Amino acid sequence: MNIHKITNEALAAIFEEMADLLELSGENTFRVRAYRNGAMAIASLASPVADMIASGVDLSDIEGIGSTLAEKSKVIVETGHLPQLEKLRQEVPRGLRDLMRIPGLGAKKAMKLHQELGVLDLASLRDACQRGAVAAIKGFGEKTQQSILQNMDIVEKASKRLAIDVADALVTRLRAHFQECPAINQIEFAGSYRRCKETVGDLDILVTSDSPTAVMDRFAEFPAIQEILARGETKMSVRISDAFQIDMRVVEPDAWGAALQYFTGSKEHNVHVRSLAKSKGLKVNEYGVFDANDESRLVAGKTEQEVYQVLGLPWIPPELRENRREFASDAASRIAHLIRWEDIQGDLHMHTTATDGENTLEEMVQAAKDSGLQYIAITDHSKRVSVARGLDEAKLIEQWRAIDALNQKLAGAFHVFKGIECDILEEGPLDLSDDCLRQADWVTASIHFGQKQSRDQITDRIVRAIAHPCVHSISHPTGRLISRRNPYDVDMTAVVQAAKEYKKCLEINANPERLDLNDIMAANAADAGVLLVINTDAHSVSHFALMKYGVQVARRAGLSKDQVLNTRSLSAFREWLAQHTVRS
Ligand code: DGT
Ligand code: CA
Ligand code: CA
Ligand code: ZN
Repeated sequence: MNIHKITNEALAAIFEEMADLLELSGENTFRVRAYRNGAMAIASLASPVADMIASGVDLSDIEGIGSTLAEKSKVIVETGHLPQLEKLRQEVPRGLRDLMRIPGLGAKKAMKLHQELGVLDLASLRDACQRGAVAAIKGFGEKTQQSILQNMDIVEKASKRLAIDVADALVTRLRAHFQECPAINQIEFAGSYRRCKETVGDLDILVTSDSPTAVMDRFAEFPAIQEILARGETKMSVRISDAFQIDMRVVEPDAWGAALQYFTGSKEHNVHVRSLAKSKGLKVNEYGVFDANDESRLVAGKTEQEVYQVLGLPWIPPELRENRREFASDAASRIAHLIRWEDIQGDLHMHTTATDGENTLEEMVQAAKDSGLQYIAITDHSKRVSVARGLDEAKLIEQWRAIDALNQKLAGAFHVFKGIECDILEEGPLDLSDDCLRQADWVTASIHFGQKQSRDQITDRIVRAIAHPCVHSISHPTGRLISRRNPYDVDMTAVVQAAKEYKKCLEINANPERLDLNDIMAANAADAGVLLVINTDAHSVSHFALMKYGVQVARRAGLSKDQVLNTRSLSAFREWLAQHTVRS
């Protein structure tokens, strides 16, 4: 049997494309979903599907992969292509895949635009909007045309940048790939990835080596590479997937620190570093710090620490290098107290199978304990969120009884707080009765509906929720989904002020799709004296690991652990609750 060495990533991409093209051609949602689930399942497998098939594994035994997809995987691995996909590609223009990702458009409308106006891709859609042709189609109108134009930017940007967790998975694979290259002495991933930005435009790899050729040969063997864009003596750039680029530079060991500092950026941070150097009679570039009067004299460069030190600066954690306040006079103490993942003791937003979570209460508790937490709050959805089978008062109280029983068994070693993610209804009030909410240990309120309301309406809804005596916190306060949906129109200054006044928390939602509040807003809230809470919003046991991304946002915001509620020990958190909960 002939086996094609197709990567899991490429296989998953084929099924993703199948799903998109099927959806565009009006295929029923179950079939479309089977392809999407299969793509996700394959992308998260640890070993290559090609190897599994070669050794006779039946893929349909894997959760998320049905018999049809198992069969198609086999065809792809054995023949290198999938006839159904090739047929679909002839019937449906591929550019429509971008169109269906525009918020508010979807597959049906994208196809309609194609049929009525001959739109093929983002560029021709923009053109049609600007001509006013879209507004003229039945079911679209002026307003839709406007919102398409606005939302196109999101898709255009998204197609070029990777979400932080996707970049993370790629880096893990690259690290493993380079593990097997003895020619590498040091390796680091610099740029926005090292600064933990929420999306990454490209990866910037730095290495030191006695044999740059061997390193670049190894790089060239990375399976996901689609094209080598450039290769020189010590520099190489490649492209993976449609547009994502990875740059690699081999640098001298004596310049390692200087290169790392330079290529970590940000550009704005480096501009300030260079001017600071100038004022001290020094010159900084990617090769080192030099005496400005005698540029052959190297002052520092081997480590980042010494580069910063000769400039009179503490070593600045990469997350802070955005030229915001890392050069301020209080920076050293801020850096010394910067929050770390280990500081997190609890997680106060998560879901179970009672609503749209994938794991039971017991499974979530076990996983939380295993991940080293002391306490969690279970916060399933309230009834308004019917797509997630939200809980009414009776069902919620039933869940709380189960939690009481579980806490008895846990006997103080770990505590589960009885919580709820209570929907803030379109008209303003909360989704559950005060009588019910008063029995909760922890109430977080959030908006899921009416996101297109005016700034005043949305702000008013959130401020009212903050003022509600039973509410402790607001979850994902701006509602944005990175690269997919803009935040709703909300006056964050008013929200922060209300949170301060009523002593309520604002969430940093750690899900990499949300990261809401973002770094800048979290910093503003903390400056105003508002306590933050970093939650995973876990919908499965694997999501506890997402806490890392929330902590990264908090670090980029310059927060200390005192500014984050769930860094408190179980007893200290209980104390806080006692002071901030109204029981009657
Ligand atoms: P990205 O890739 O768009 O997410 O953002 P970065 O920050 O990784 O930017 P990138 O990949 O263009 O460059 C990596 C770092 O290298 C950047 O943060 C600072 C440094 N750098 C690159 N080009 C320049 C430049 O023209 N001037 C200066 N001062 N620094 C640069
Ligand atoms: Ca970069
Ligand atoms: Ca770059
Ligand atoms: Zn949630």
